[in-house]
Amino acid sequence: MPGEFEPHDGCYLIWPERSDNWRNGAKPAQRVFAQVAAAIARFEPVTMLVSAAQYAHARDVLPPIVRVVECTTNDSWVRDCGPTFVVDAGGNRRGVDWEFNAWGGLVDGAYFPWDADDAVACKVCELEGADRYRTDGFVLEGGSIHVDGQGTLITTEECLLSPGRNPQLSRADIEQHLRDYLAVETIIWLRRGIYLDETNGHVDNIVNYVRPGEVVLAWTDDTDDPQYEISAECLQILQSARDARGRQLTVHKLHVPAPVLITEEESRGVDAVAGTLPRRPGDRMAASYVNYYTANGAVVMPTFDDPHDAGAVDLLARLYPDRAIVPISAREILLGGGNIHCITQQVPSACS
Ligand code: KQY
Repeated sequence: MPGEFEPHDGCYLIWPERSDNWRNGAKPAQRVFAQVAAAIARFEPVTMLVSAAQYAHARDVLPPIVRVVECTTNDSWVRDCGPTFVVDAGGNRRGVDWEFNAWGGLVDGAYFPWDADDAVACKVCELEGADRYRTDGFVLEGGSIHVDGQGTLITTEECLLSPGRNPQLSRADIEQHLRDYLAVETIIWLRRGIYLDETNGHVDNIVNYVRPGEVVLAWTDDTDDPQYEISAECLQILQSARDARGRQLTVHKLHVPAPVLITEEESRGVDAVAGTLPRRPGDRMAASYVNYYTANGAVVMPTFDDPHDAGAVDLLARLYPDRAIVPISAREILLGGGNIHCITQQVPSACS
């Protein structure tokens, strides 16, 4: 599996629609998804997957450069239900089609059913003309792993060892699946992801690879914030790890915004239904600048109208001197439970 910072042939997103997760009939979220798609499309080809009901509208509001393809889904998190592409030494690209169960199935998943989402990876592979490895009996989401493209994978115990995913598998079994499908050698296990992350602590909200040997870590200096202990523990694990090439990692602290709480108005805009995660006023969302997408020549990052926005933009600009930094106000994506990285899925270049 190439690192996300390696060249891409394209990127996929899914148009948001379900009103029990996205407020006001998903209209505010659609506007931000359209901004994200347009921003990435300046740097690499973008495909937006859209339901039949929303096709004409999405086609109308998205720039012509974005390819719009009709596709049935349950929601809009292509990082998690889409394929993870791998590339072999001969330049052949294939998709890993992980079994998807909405972040925990009937144990603690976000919604039911999830069958249409589970079929997305197959459909994307069809569109890309890529052969596919289906992992029936092994549940995983793309947001729960990050790789350096040189044999190292970072993940969290909170997610991969959660009871709603693969309770029949031991940690050693899970490691073997990761080695088999992704050709990684070294797995760095963080204990937990961002505080209150509803994916059981996906790594993509707390750590991201800038380049091999170098990561950003979501951080806070506020020792009273429950995030502090989690981030400090991650720092200790990352600093004592060695990657597949024997390197010690350089860790850059990327300060989180002040706690982002759901407002009364935002909560009222969601069509609450039993079986879908609630959006209660006052609940804290798992806000993190680490949840950015690395495109060809750009980093498309979330901002939160917070005093830490400027520092986050500055740090990423220093870490990515050859890429444009594109900040997008992403509260509406966060209100759905994730952020820009979670709504994107790269197609790595076959000949990288
Ligand atoms: O963050 C993500 N990868 C997805 C979160 C989805 C939550 C469902 N509401």
